[in-house]
Amino acid sequence: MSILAKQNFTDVSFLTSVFALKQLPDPDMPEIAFAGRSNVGKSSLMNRLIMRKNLVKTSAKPGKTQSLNFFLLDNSIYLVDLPGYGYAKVPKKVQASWQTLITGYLESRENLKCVIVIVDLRHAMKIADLQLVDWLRSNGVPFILVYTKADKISTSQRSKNGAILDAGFGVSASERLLFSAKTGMGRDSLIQSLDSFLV
Ligand SMILES: Nc1nc2c(ncn2[C@@H]2O[C@H](COP(=O)(O)OP(=O)(O)OP(=O)(O)O)[C@@H](O)[C@H]2O)c(=O)[nH]1
Ligand SMILES: [Mg+2]
Repeated sequence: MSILAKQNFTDVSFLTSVFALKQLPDPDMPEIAFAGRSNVGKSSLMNRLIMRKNLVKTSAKPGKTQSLNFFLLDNSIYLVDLPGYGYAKVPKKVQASWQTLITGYLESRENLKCVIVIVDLRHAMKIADLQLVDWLRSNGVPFILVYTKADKISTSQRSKNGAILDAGFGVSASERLLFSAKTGMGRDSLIQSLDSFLV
């Protein structure tokens, strides 16, 4: 039986914000991290997943999430909102320190079961997206690719853009999900997919 599908999502709480690796909570439960470019919709996807309106802070302004933000789901799974990458207006120095923090976290976190890599279905893949996916592949970190904001374009545009992104990442359509934080499209598939990493 699946782990995530069994959760009732009634008990979700903010745990802590981590600015340095030494502040990480004990790796005593399975963990799922959410990564993607700044403003892509990471926090919104998390809120949709846990059925909360705004527990994970979202913003129309990019660069809102600046630390690793830990949430505890039903006292059994950690969810981690990662700072967005690739926002030009964030000073280079800050970007570099996020990068060190995120990379250090991804390569050392023993209870990390899966990284949800989120990209915007409306836009072409950016080099930073591919770098992240390649990095996860070569470091053997399991990940799920999610194309979000699907509600913002037509059905035909979805398949067109999806195919372009697939080619860029080198995946088939069955290896990624379409998602919308606004409508809830893709939530069930995401839960199912995540479950295969949590067992
Ligand atoms: N229509 C629509 N809007 C979305 C969707 N996902 C996110 N948004 C909007 O996109 C903006 C950014 O969303 P966030 O969830 O804050 O993005 P983020 O990736 O967490 O941003 P940072 O923390 O700054 O990196 C907000 O205005 C959201 O309302 C979606 O699926 N559909
Ligand atoms: Mg965010």
